[in-house]
Amino acid sequence: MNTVPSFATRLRLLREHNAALLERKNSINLAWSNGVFDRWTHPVLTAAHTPLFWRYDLDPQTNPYLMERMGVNGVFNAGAMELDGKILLVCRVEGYDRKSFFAVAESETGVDGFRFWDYPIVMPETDDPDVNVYDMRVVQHEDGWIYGVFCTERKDPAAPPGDLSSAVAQAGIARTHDLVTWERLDDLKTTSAQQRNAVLLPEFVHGKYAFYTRPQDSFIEAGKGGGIGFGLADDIAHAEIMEEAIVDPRAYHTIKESKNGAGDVIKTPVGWLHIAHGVRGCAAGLRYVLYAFLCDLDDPSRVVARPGGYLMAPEGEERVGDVSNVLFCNGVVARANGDVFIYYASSDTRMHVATSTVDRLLDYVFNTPEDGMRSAVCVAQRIELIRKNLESGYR
Ligand code: M1P
Repeated sequence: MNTVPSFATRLRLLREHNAALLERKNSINLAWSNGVFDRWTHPVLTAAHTPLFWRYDLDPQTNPYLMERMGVNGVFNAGAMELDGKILLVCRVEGYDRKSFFAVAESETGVDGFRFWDYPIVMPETDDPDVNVYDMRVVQHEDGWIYGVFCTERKDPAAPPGDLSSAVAQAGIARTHDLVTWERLDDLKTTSAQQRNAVLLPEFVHGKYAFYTRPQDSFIEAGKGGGIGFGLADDIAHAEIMEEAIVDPRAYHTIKESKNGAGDVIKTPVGWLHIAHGVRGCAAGLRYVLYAFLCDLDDPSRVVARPGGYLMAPEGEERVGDVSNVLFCNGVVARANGDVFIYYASSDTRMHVATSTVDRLLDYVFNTPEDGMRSAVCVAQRIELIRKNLESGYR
């Protein structure tokens, strides 16, 4: 008995499912709103949102079983920008072969209706070809170019025979005017062994290109790389940072004990607002959460507000995926009206959005107590809140 649906039936079902997903409206999940930001109910992009023609050979002559020839494992860690009124996400798309590439999806609303452009980005390679590229931050720079700064990963040439895991991460840099045609520039040079999570500010600082960095000793471990750094480069085509100052250090018994990294940075009237990630180890492995802090507008290496604890941690289905217990953000859009869209990935699998406003996020960074670093200080902070409420008659 043949129970397998025909090519035509399967294709119709696949198209219906894909279309329903693309047309699904999103809504704020009120159960999750905490006043700081609103989480939206559905992921904005998943592997299933990628076009069928990226995954299937749709010709019945060459693919009579309608097999998924080249599957997509995940869509995550997207850079974000607003261009001509639309929100564009430059996604990390990972194939079943573990290789990532970049692809642009656009939406009118920023919370639903994201559609991938027909072709992924063709990113030129340097003389030393990348093995894997991912986690692009996109920024419209005042020099007139749109820059993409991303992680380029290559096998460690010093790895002993039989070690097939050691890798070297550096910050790749490319520029474009339309997100279609890209010019690859030299990888960022710094004094540290490896780099990941580099973010280019949209404006010159002292006439130079200004980067947040994340120095690291090895591919996974930040090691002596003490946290999120900052440095200036004279030339973007051959960017080199001679001095890298740590602006947001890692610290014992905090959400960023193991490592941290800049995510994206938006300009506000009173400072550069960071949405970053912090990582700590626990029995379940590494736990990635998002946190916020604010840097001085004139001196972006100076932190002026440092709320304690996390801004967002994995919730519900966000907790589970290819690399579970991870939230990661490398794309934030601030619209002219003050609306902020925080694009974040969960568990290296899918993309979500949370919305807020510049005013709400500034209120959050200025009025959330800093991490007290000791239980006694943290309980004193909480007792102060309780006392204020009760003495005012609020309970
Ligand atoms: O798997 C979680 C994340 O791990 C790395 O993050 P970090 O740079 O902080 O070490 C990156 O590979 C990132 O892409 C990934 O989401």
